[in-house]
Amino acid sequence: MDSTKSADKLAEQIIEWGEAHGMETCFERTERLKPCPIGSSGACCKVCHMGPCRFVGKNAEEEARGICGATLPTVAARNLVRMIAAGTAAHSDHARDMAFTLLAVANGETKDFQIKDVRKLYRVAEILGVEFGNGRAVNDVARDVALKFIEDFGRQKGEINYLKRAPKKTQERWKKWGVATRGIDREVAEAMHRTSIGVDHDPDHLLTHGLRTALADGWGGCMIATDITDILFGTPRPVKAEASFGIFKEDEVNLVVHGHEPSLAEMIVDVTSEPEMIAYAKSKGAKGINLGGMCCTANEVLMRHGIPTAGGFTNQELGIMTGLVDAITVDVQCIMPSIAELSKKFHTKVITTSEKAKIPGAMHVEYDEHRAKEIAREIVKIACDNFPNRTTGGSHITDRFPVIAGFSHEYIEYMQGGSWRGSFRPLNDAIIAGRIRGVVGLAGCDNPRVQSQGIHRFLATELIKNDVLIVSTGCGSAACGTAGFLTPEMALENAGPGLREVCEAIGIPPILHLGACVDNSRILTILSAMAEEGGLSDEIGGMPGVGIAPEWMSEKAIAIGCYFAASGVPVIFGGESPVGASQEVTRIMTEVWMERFRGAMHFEPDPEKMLALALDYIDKARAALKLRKYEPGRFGTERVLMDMAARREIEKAAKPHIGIY
Ligand code: MSK
Repeated sequence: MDSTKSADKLAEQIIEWGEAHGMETCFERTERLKPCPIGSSGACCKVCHMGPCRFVGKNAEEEARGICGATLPTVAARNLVRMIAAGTAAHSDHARDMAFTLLAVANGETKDFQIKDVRKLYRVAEILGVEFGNGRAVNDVARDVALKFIEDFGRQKGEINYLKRAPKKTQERWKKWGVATRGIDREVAEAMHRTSIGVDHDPDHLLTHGLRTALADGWGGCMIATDITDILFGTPRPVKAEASFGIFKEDEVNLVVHGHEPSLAEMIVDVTSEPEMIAYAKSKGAKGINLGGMCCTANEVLMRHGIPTAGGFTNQELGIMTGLVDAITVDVQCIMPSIAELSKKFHTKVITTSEKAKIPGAMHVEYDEHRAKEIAREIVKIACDNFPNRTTGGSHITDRFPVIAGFSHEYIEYMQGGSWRGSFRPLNDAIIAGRIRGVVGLAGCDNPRVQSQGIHRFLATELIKNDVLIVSTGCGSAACGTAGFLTPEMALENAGPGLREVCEAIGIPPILHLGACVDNSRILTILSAMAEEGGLSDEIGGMPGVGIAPEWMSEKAIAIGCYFAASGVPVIFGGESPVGASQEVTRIMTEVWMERFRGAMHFEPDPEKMLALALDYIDKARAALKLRKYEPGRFGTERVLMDMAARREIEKAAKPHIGIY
């Protein structure tokens, strides 16, 4: 990896332009602000006002005590659990809003939204035990589905609905170890209670509740958000789009949607093609309206409409520095407040839209689902009105990269056999045969603490070279998209021969863009379907699959990593460990979690070691499943010899498939 700040050459170009013009960005602030070594390794406690207490020194693990007597492992565990709670709260609050939007649509309170995917609604209704079909009105089904989801937030006892989507064996592990989530809000509130001064002091006990909370995120908040978004706006299918800063047009009004929530962005997509809006833009001297995205709101509209993306988290300030952004709407999560200040150096209007999030110096146009299109038009007009104020300043970019996105789990199933015979059988068979060595979920943020996007790109290239199929989400997808990696050509040029053969046969890229960060839930659904299909592991744990978040920075990423670990997936995070100060907490998260859940959470700053660890996990899982040993460059259908008992086990597990799409 070279010494540039971003692996995205175009981003680097803008960073250099910014430095030459005295602009401050996260890259420059990263150089100035070194992380506190005590806090960053989990050795600082500030849950009460007797401290903050620092747990430092040679024997800190055994000897250091806070004023209350708390030990380093207690404090490191507490800090991690608070991160999980915050991440879970973020995804789940987004999901709650989606559930109330679905309810409002079902009750006919919002004229601008309709249920676009009735088939998905019925699929979800079936899982939730809601009656559908037989002449039942779609809105009645949608109302019951919304109410079932809303119950999951306030549920006090029992289990959230979607835990039953996991393979039976995975569910049994959750019950055995007491992590089956009761209710989303309950687990978050309890996490905050347990980690406050003088409550839970046992690191293992604390971390167990952390996993219970994380499962509320994965099988609750994230999965609910994904499913409702599909129901309301359509389940994604592959679309062609473009990525990079070159998506901004010199002669059109450039409006960017940034953040995480899809509802207002969907309305903006709709109204930008209205003749009156286009005429309005023309009346201001522009040739038309060009909509683009940033971060995960970008992923939502990219997946469903092919709206181009200017990239992920670290690209947001740089987008403004092109000088071409007339307005940028921001809703919630991963929005740098610095963009309001930076926008003053250009003509860009920064518009906050969520009742939950304001930024000093930004305009506020509050989203209200009852007047969604009206508000979307108001925002488009603000962008149009600002077009004549554009100056010639800024670092203009023209290069763009093609992107194929839109791989929902339903589409992945469909592409392996069509509407009636779609299944995960071909994927399982390709893994069994050794054409595909394993699957990696490459996800999470990009981060200026390292060469931004560099580790994503390194791992993406190396993994596919090693015949590993990648599913990606969030800013991991953006990093691959702005590199031009999300195309079938990437398979032809860079994938190992086995993976290339599979990609060519189906016509897919070797990196499948699954959506926004909440859409990591699609990976849980895929893993469950693979377990149900048979021939590999009969639970999520034990699959030749690994999760990697090489440049994570958000608390949401920690919640995601922990729900994958609790579900049975070994997870590797980049950077220094936020619990690195405590060997005991590190041991629990790797060894103890592996024993109980067949998942673990590692922190490894070295990209080469991340790669080696991921491949090692995959190869060990293949060996445990008695699959043929992976050999680079050699693929085929030969299997290791199995005895009759092993074959009978596999046949028993291979249940007949019931297709969705
Ligand atoms: S936006 S959480 S920087 S992936 Fe979902 Fe990207 Fe990480 Fe935010």
